[in-house]
Amino acid sequence: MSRAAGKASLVYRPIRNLVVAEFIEEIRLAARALAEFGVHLFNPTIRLGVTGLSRAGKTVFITALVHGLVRGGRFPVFEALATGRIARAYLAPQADDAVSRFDYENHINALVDKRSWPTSTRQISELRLVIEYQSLSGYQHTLTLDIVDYPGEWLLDLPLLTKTYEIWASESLRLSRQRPRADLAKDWHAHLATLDPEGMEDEQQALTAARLFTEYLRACRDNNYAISLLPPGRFLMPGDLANTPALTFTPLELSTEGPPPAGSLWAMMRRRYESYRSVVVRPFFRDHFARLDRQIVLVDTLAAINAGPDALLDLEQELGQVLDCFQTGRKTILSALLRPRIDRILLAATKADHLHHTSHDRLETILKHLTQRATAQAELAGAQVDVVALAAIRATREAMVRRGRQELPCVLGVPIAGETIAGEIFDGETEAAIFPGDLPDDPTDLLRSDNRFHGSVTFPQNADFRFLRVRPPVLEFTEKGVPALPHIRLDRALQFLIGDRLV
Ligand SMILES: Nc1nc2c(ncn2[C@@H]2O[C@H](COP(=O)(O)OP(=O)(O)OP(=O)(O)O)[C@@H](O)[C@H]2O)c(=O)[nH]1
Ligand SMILES: [Mg+2]
Repeated sequence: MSRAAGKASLVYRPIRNLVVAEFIEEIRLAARALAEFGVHLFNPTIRLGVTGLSRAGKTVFITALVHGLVRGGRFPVFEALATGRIARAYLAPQADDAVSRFDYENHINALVDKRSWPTSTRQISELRLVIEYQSLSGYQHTLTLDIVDYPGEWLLDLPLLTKTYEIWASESLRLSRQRPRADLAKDWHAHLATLDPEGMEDEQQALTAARLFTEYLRACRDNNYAISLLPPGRFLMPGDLANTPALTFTPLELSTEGPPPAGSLWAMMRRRYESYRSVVVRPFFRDHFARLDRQIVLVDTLAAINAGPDALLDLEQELGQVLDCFQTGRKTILSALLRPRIDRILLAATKADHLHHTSHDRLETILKHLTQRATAQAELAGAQVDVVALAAIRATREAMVRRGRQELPCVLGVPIAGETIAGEIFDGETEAAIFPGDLPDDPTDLLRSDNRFHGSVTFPQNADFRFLRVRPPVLEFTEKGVPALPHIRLDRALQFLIGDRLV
């Protein structure tokens, strides 16, 4: 399919599914896009979405990026800063009054003053940064960068917008019967077998089924099986919606296609699924997702590698779904005409500082391999996609450590107080040498069920060090004597995400 044909089909495809409520929604979306278009004409703005599943490294990434821009970090590959064209970058009041402000000051204090990682964040938050720069032709300009931090779990709810309850229920059940999830779904499946979808609706049955379903989702997440394949994402991060009917439903085993009998358990579940879509998913799409220009998706690829081939296959599917969301990102005809959809997507394998630099390119290759099909699709839809292995904050240094006759490429870091390796409990002050092992040259090695990388780290005492959490580093000084946070390839990420808008 040609590029132009791909675009046209993406714009028109959703129209077929429109119902009146969605049509009104589309008009609202288009009206806002029009208003923003006018504002951005005079005040160039990029809305950068930063997402990833929980603990992927979103907060650390944004904090390091902002610190580097505001204080002038060591970013040789970020051309505008490296060549001195950025006069200054500063924080400004954010535009959206109803969204929490990203708590930059507290996060940076934790990282720099206490050398501890920021606490987990569960909500969407935003931060506005204004960059004053000189264009390549010598004129002074301003670029406003709105950074939006949102949980990847929310993003992965977007496919629900195009699925009926019945389709979602049958897909979720099919997935839950596959290895390795089937074991975790046992209690929930047993309860479902006792329910009659066409029988009378019953709140207690709904509560128990939703609880068991949520426990199953949680078990999948805790075991590193891609939770993203299992929306609704808000079940595990309910916030204000905890215990509401909008979060008290579950897939049911249905033997017919519907419609459900009035007053039945099935009708009740279907109604609540609809509420979830209108209370949770649509507002997220309308108020946040549809307004993004650029996107970085942070992926804790190392965690999946360490969890083994099943988790990697899950991750592959999960990333395919993520990229699908971006393809259909800007759905409305008007908004698609007025503003481009997300036109750059960066997939980033985070925490690369857990590896020796000899493995950084391999980590990138692995993520590229996992996303190659999905990337080709997104590119067809007009988005530019890149992949990088990075550490927003490099918490380790490298050294060769002699072990008997062998010299091993190690990383050195200060394990967080209480971390243990082979019975040794760290005090949070002592540095340790960690041999992280090598990633294979060929990514397909990792997907084989006999992959030997999993658990193959052997130094010392056969302990697995890849998950040893180390404390954030002390600040380094740049050539200009400016204190900066060390990083790996954060500048490359910035160049891809905003470099073209600073020329
Ligand atoms: N070594 C290293 N660890 C990192 C880096 N980025 C994140 N981490 C680790 O990953 C943890 C999670 O990072 P966050 O930035 O809080 O992740 P998040 O995606 O915002 O997580 P939630 O707010 O819980 O969704 C941190 O506490 C660190 O232990 C990095 O660049 N290097
Ligand atoms: Mg966070």
